[in-house]
Amino acid sequence: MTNAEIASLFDHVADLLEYQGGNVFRIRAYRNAARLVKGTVESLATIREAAGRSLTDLEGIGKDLAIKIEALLDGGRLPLLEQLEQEVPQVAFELMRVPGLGPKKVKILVDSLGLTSLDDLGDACRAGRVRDLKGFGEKTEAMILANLAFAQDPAHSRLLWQEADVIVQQLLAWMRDCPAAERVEAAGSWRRGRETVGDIDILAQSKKPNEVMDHLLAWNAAGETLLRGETKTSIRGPQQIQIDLRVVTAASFGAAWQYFTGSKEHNVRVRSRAREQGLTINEYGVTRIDDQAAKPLAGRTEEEVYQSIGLLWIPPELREGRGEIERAEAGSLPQLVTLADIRGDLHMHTTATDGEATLTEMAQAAIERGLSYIAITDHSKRVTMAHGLDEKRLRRQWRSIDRLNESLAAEGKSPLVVLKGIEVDMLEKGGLDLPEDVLAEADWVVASLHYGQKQARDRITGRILEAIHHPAVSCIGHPTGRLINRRPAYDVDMQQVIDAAAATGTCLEINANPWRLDLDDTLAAAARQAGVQMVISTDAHSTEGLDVMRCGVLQARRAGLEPKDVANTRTLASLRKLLRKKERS
Ligand code: DGT
Ligand code: CA
Ligand code: CA
Ligand code: ZN
Repeated sequence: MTNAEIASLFDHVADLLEYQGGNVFRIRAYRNAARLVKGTVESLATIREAAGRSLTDLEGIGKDLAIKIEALLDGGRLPLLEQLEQEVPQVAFELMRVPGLGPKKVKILVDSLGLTSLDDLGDACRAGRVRDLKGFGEKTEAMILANLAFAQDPAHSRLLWQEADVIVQQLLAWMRDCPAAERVEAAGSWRRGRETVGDIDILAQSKKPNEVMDHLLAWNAAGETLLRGETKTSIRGPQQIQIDLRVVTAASFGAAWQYFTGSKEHNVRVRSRAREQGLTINEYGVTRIDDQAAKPLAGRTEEEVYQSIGLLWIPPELREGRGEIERAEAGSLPQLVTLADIRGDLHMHTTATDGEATLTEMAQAAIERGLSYIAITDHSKRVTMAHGLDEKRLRRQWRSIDRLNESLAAEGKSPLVVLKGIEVDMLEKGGLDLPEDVLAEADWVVASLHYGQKQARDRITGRILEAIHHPAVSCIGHPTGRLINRRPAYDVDMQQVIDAAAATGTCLEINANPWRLDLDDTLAAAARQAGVQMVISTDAHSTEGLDVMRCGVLQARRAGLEPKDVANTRTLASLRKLLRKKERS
């Protein structure tokens, strides 16, 4: 568990305590714990394991808190959190997802208006019943109504892929321990690498389905049993997510894995193709329509299922019914980019602005991850909250980078090169946040938009196009600004952005942060089509932040990207060639 994850659990406890009107000191203690953990640069796991050190050495961490943290690090959970999740009504969780509604306001809404759903809240706002509550008002009422539509979209109540992945990994480890299970795999949207996951689907191969299903119920994170059949069981797991387990035999494993991986759209096309060939495909296998009693033609592996209808095996990330079947038939499936293809990471922050690790620590972490180059891209001065860099501080950082590169080269054992970069803000009024001559000296410039996100479409689009046409700008960072489940994209004409990026040789970022994944799969596919070079970047604000690269790679794979579409799969020499081309354009 990372520091950030531990911190968010503590924050969650504080929210729920606050909702209950709990003891203010206790609430404050959890908030402080969250802040403390978030602000600790070293990972708590490392500190704990280091000989002669203890969590209680950290200022503000007492014995009590240390015990809780250790339990979390050991994969345990917080008993208090579990209790609170039982006590607080479901509607409160839903209401707290509405941007701008904290626990106190939610409590007032639930108690005074007797709300039982988000729909109720919308009705109450429209009837003008919210404005008269203590601490609300007409403005708040209007704000709630505006944000409600966003929170109410069922697509926004799904777990992030990364959150689901934590659960999937624990679940697989537990289920693979079951003596009756010959094989256990995950399917569904998790396997397809969708950015959010609605429920978790797992598949077990066994001759003893009851034993396997009992094993699931015995998992220490298993909640309520929702359904129990002869070969399928559904339960609630951590964070209220539903888990669907099916148990099949070896002869059907491939057919079932294919079926439950989906997507529905993909499966509909697979089945209609089978029908055209006189075959029927279901979760048990492939049979001839005119002889369904006969032994199935295929079913053991996914490969043989696809092969039975004349197709190559299709990577799960592409199974969305977007033309992958035609490409599998023509033998023209893309050779999707993999994590191993990634040579560099071109967006990250340090303690110079809002990062948690120093320049040297980030470089060391990059070496440990096998990267051959990174760009340090701290914020520019407009981002006052992050203490963004002005020209002077940026040049000072660049001198440190020069010295670091010299010492890395002198050590001789590391192939890492650190590029002098900046994440420069596109200003509200247009233009960039640093002088031309400074930008021209940078090795790598990411231009991002953090302010004036509510501007009209033509203004936002204009700001981004201006940056794209700037000779020093290498890449546009998180091009749409959306935060999954939290904030919609700004209003921008992405087709114009993509076309301009292609015309000028400016890269577009796939920001790998699990909340961003921006460009998303659809936009990245469109950018690829237009011939844009994309960059998959972590935007890391800590050394562990570098590990989200895999989330960005998954999104890129869903977009059908090959290594040649991703600029940071290039060698540094080849990347530099690409950059010179842009400067001359
Ligand atoms: P999710 O859970 O909303 O993130 O998305 P999925 O794709 O995991 O959907 P889910 O869990 O409802 O079903 C898993 C897969 O099982 C789905 O992708 C295709 C298959 N499947 C499940 N139910 C049906 C169905 O009623 N019809 C068809 N064609 N396929 C189904
Ligand atoms: Ca699912
Ligand atoms: Ca499911
Ligand atoms: Zn950034």
